[in-house]
Amino acid sequence: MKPGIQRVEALDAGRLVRVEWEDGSESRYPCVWLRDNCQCPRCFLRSAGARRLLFEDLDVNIAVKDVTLPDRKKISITWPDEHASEYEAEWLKKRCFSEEARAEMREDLFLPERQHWGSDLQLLKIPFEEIMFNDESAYKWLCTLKKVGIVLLTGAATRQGELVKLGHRIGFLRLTFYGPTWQVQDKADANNVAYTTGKLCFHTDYPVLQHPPGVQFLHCIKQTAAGGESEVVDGFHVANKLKKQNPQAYQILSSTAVDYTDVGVDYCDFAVQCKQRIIDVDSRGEAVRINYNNATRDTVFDIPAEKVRPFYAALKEFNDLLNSVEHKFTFKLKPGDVVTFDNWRVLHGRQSYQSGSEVTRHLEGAYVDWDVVMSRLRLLRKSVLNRD
Ligand code: OGA
Ligand code: NM2
Ligand code: ZN
Ligand code: ZN
Repeated sequence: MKPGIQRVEALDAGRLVRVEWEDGSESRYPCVWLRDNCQCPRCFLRSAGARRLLFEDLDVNIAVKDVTLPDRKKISITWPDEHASEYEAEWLKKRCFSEEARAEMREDLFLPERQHWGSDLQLLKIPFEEIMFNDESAYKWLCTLKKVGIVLLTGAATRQGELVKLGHRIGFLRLTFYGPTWQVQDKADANNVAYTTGKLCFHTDYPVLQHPPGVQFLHCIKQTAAGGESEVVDGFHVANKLKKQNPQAYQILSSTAVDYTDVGVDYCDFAVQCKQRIIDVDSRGEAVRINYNNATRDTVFDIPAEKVRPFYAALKEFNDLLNSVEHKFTFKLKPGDVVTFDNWRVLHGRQSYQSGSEVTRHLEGAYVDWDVVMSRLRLLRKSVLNRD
């Protein structure tokens, strides 16, 4: 139902506009914000959906000269310099400054809802074909990827190139020093521990990059008979557990800057260095990104000597929790499977397997940034739910 306006008035010497809605509720809009967001063609470029008004030209103490209600669907404002602005009821309602309205808008824009999981994970499986051609399936895929952090796509062709197609479906893949896509297999003189037959303990990929890839795809092209199983764990769930169980360890891991290093040659030559906190937290102390790869953690450790052992003890606690049977989920990729997961949240690992003269296991991998995934998710939602 579209909201209508009952009454409008200026308060606080014209610096605030109060809107009374037909249902009796009210919204208050600061005039500086109203003037800043005038939707007229001089102030706003419709074709770009962007502000033309320059900040230099905004008076932050502005007050309205007059505010009227031409009809229930819009308000009109005249400013002291005679500039005229109109604001539609629906547009205003969405931008109401109340706590509830802002929370609703926040959820709409960022889909922050999360479902934590452990060994009980119900891994969603969707045919690869389906998400490629059906918008509803693609929407479900990306929603679950955001909410749960992992989805398995099945039945892709067992050759290279499927992830490039998947990248086109979303937008584009994230290029890194390991190339647009990369081949996980046993390689001579491997430039990364992933390119051996060794076990990989729980890690997130690429914490050595300032902005680690948000989403990872691993496409199984060939799977070895014995070994090579995959493991995943919900890093946010485990971080919460650590916070309760050992606040001191959580404090150390969320405040210590760990050095990461990656030097070598692949797509081009590289010498990458970065400092990351293993548990990245927001202003409320909530985990928002895990940055942990034991292989690329630098030998250089830029902290005072007396803080070193407590750091290791804290990391040991976290690592133990990640590996507890209660938290980890184990599965084995089959040829044609594509596991897609939140690389900021889900840590992954693999069991070792036998090396030999032939390649017995081959995964193709790729990354996408969350900005690109969320953009596609919003567009799919719009077309699937057929709304604006
Ligand atoms: C990687 C990785 C998992 C696997 O390449 O970073 O985690 O199953 N690979 O080989
Ligand atoms: N690979 C798989 O952080 C890392 O080095 C993760 C990246 C080589 C692209 C591995
Ligand atoms: Zn204007
Ligand atoms: Zn990895």
